[in-house]
Amino acid sequence: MFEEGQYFAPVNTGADGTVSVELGENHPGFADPEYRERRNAIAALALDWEPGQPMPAVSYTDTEHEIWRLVSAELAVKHQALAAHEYLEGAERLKLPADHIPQLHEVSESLEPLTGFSYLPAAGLVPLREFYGVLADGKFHATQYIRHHSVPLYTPEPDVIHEVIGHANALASPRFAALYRVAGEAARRVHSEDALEFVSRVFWFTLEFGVMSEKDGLKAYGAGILSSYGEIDEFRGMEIMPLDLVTMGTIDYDITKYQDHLFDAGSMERLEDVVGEFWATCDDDSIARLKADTR
Ligand code: TIH
Ligand code: FE2
Repeated sequence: MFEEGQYFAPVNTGADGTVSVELGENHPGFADPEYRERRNAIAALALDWEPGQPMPAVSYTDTEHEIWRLVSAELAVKHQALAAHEYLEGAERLKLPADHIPQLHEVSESLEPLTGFSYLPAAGLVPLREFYGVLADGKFHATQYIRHHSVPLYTPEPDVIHEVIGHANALASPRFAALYRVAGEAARRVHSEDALEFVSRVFWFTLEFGVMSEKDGLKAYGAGILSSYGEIDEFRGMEIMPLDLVTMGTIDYDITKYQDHLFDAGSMERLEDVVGEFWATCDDDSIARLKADTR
């Protein structure tokens, strides 16, 4: 099941080395044993991987490539209308394939010369400190399995479409990449679990689900909105709140549903000034003070 603060579903490794991942009951693949087996086999590649080894490649099936094709085509149209300008610039530089799922090592090879970012394989739950910490080194943990074919417009857990279409296009922008890096530096700088939680929630409401105002309306720059052609149609109708560190850093959210309140950064500049500056300088004390001041 998904618990607050967890980014991925928990992974279990049995005594015999078999991997199983606990899927929530509301995951569209929950009652599909074939899907679960496939997902676990792909997750196992990441579990077996060790730093220094080449990234595991997945032999995707035609059905899996077809899901990528469908989602890519739907998103391409919606991004033109609803994605933030800076994200679109990243996408233009990265040029992801629309007709097949790229391997993570291929995405890394395209990203590295642009902003220095590359991917690490993730089997499932990556502890917060590890997931965020390595962003400081230009590393991004990503799952490689793909969403269930029955609900291509939205999945309640990160999949390869989210990691690559949602995040890599942003990571191809030097301005977004710099924000991801300082988020990682913040995660490494803070000691308490409380402060780390605060940093990760701010990440959630910005780089995962952030929106910003542009001349022609509200645009999404958060990877979680930009990888779901269901949620991208709905975000402008949600409760849109002004960017506020304490509110973002302390409110709860459910990763398995469309986000019902979002924060408008106003502009790229303001996102950098407020959130980038916060991550670049925060520590345990400053976070405790922020929380206390507005109580
Ligand atoms: N809901 C996103 C999608 O459908 O692409 C995936 C997720 C992002 C973050 C949490 S779940
Ligand atoms: Fe994400």
